[in-house]
Amino acid sequence: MKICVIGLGFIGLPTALLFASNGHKVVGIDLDKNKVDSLNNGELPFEEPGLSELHSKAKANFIAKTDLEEADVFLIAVQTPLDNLKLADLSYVKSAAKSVSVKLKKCNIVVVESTVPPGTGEMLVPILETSGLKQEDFHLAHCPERAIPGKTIEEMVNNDRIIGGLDDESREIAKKLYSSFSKGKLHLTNLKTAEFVKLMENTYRDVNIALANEFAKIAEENRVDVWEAIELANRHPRVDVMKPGPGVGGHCIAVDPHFLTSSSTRSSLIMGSREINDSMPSYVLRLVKNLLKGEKNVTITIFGVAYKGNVDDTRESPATRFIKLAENDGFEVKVYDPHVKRYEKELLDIEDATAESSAIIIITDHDEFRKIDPKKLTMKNKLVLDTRNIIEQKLWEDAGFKVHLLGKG
Ligand code: SAJ
Repeated sequence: MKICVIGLGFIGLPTALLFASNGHKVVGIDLDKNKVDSLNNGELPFEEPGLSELHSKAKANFIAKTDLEEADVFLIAVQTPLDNLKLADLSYVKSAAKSVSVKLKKCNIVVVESTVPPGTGEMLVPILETSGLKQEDFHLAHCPERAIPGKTIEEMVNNDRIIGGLDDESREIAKKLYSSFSKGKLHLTNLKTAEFVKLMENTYRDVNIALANEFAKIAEENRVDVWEAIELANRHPRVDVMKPGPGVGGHCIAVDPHFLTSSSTRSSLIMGSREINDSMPSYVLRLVKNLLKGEKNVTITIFGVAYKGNVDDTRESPATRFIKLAENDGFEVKVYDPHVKRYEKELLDIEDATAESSAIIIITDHDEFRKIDPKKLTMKNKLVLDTRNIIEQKLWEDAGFKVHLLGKG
């Protein structure tokens, strides 16, 4: 089949390459001409394990273009950001559907992979009907991805998937399509349920991380080490507490609960959890201020601006909020991140980032941070605050550092 994948981002690109490496002719569409040219020259726009190998394997069947063309399948994988009112900005999805309507032919299928609020699929039908076709002439499905960045390709292939369809035929066609690379079970339902399930999954994770963050704060008040407490609690056969940290980032977990609740009045737990997770950067700053005993106009160093370990993605990263808060408070902030290549602040190497510093704040759990030799760091003041519990405390103490762990009272 010929498939046009609209949006070559973190989800669209690997999905396009998986279809292409499994026998489909794939045209990847993106408005960003530089990205399209780079991809056609073999350069990938982001880090992801296995992506480069997949790109080589898919080469014969994949081309990137800026303009949409006729196809059997139109797969929409464009971004759905939050607007200033914390509502879903569906303009990219609508505009993709509008451009599909110009090329849409009888029996084509439109698949939405972008994460969207419940009801979006049904809202797209009249846009697609501007093609002159009626709803019964084309197919429409929602097949949300479940892959976790850092393991995107492995999970895209192996995870079960939910497929929501406008009707039985849409569901069956989408199921056949995804079976070309998916080894997981494909569960069929209607459009709105599929949209709802995707949002529930990420909201579930957000609420559970909020619980872990609240445990961390209460543990500090009680002079308990929350990390040890969580490890012990998780020995219970029905308890699985997540990890506390400096807040929740990325384009999914911090965003999707808003999509789920924006039209509801029953969301105090979900929105309360969002508030807890969003407040973690200010909580961490308060810890820093206490540790520095009110000293102002000092330099502090952030280790990690990616939203989580071992990725180069900084979208909604808690580090960004933390840095802004710290700068507003008078701190000079320097940044070191071995994965991130582009950021709104200058990225320094580890020596330059720490030389004048009075404290290191570990925000991201990159593996590289576990391997640092603290004896090699010459700082103004040897203090480290680990918000992820990733460094070996004794090693750093032996190198003369005062070590503080988030959640350890
Ligand atoms: N985090 C914690 N504590 C934890 C786990 C995560 O503080 O115990 C933080 C991370 O550091 C990060 C944020 O939460 O800042 C989100 O990271 P994540 O690894 O939990 O999730 P994402 O955003 O990378 O991917 C999620 C996944 N959703 C679920 O696991 C339910 C993934 O399967 C989805 O496909 C993805 O969202 C998406 O695209 O929706």
